[in-house]
Amino acid sequence: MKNLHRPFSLVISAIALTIGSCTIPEANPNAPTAQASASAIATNKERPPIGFKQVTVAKDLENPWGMAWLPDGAILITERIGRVKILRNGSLEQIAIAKIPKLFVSGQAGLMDISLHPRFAQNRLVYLTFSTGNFQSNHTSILRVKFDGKALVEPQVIFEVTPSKSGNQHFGSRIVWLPDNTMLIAIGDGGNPPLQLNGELMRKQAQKLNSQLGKVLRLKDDGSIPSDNPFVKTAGANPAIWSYGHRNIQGLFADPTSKQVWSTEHGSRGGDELNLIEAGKNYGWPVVTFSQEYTGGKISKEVSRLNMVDPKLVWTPAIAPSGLLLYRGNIFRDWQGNLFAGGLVSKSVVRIKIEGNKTIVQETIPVGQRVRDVRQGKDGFIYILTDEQAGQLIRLEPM
Ligand SMILES: [Ca+2]
Repeated sequence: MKNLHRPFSLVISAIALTIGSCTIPEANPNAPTAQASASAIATNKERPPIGFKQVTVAKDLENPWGMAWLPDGAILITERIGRVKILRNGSLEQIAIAKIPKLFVSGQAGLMDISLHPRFAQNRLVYLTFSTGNFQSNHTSILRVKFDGKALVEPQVIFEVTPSKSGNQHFGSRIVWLPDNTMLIAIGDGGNPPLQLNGELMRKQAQKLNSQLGKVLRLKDDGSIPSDNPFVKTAGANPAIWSYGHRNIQGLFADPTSKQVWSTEHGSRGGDELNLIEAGKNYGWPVVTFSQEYTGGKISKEVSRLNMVDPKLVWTPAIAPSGLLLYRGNIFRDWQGNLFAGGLVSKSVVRIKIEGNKTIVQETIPVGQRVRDVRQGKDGFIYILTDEQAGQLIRLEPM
């Protein structure tokens, strides 16, 4: 199989843009030809660039990770070190949180995502993902708490990823909700070489159906496993698995309108991916990948296989994607249906429009800080959370 990185045509409607190389795996039978890409330009109906500004609405957040909107418009924000803050009417306050059991804060580990139950207005339930254990043995867990209006109380660990692993890398851990009130949680492959588990490279966990590492899992709201998950009847498979072959997903979005689930996943050196996630599918890591070892050299000779799902987009050099939004608001009408992917290394948000396997738009919005999360607020604005020692919450507003 030829390993050609074919440049993809891009339609530019940006205020400021920088574009990483973008590739479609060669073996994908649906991959666009140069001709198809050209026609995508010819038929593009994008209006002129939208003017917007970046407004800082909160600052001095210490490595914030996730955020969630309360029904009254206040925002709960996690800090990786183990705090939860609330932004209400422009003022940021720390709120009390019941003790997080054996919270492991190191490297990429700590308190991570936060998500409200779809019926939060009735049950007040909040879900937090966190790393638990120590450097020798740790895993991602889900803590369910109740927000009583002032504090997060009644903690209950409802799910713990197995197997445990060593090191402080690749916890994944975004939570999103499907229309049936089950949740998807993304779990990383556990870490880079030389980290090992059971005598082989830890990254191989991503292809093992008896392991929850390198997977998207689907759970009920109490942490139990739905009986209609794709591998429930597969001998030896872990029944929580929804999709597999993932390295480290840190951007996950379930769109209630299209019913589609999108993810962004870190490659190693280069080869970051945007994927459309479907139940039971294999997304290839580390058997097929565009990324290289950090130390140089190939991870795999193959970039695509017929029984594995190709990414919709590949970023080389890496943007280190974190936070993903499919915009459905009314503030930026021309951006409706567009994806917004945060980038830690690129210090930007990438706006993407995909139709089938065609990239219609890829525009980079420079932020100048490591972007950890991107969300649509209750008010329809786009919010950007930055992963810095003094991180910020930034709102995109029309000019
Ligand atoms: Ca992949």
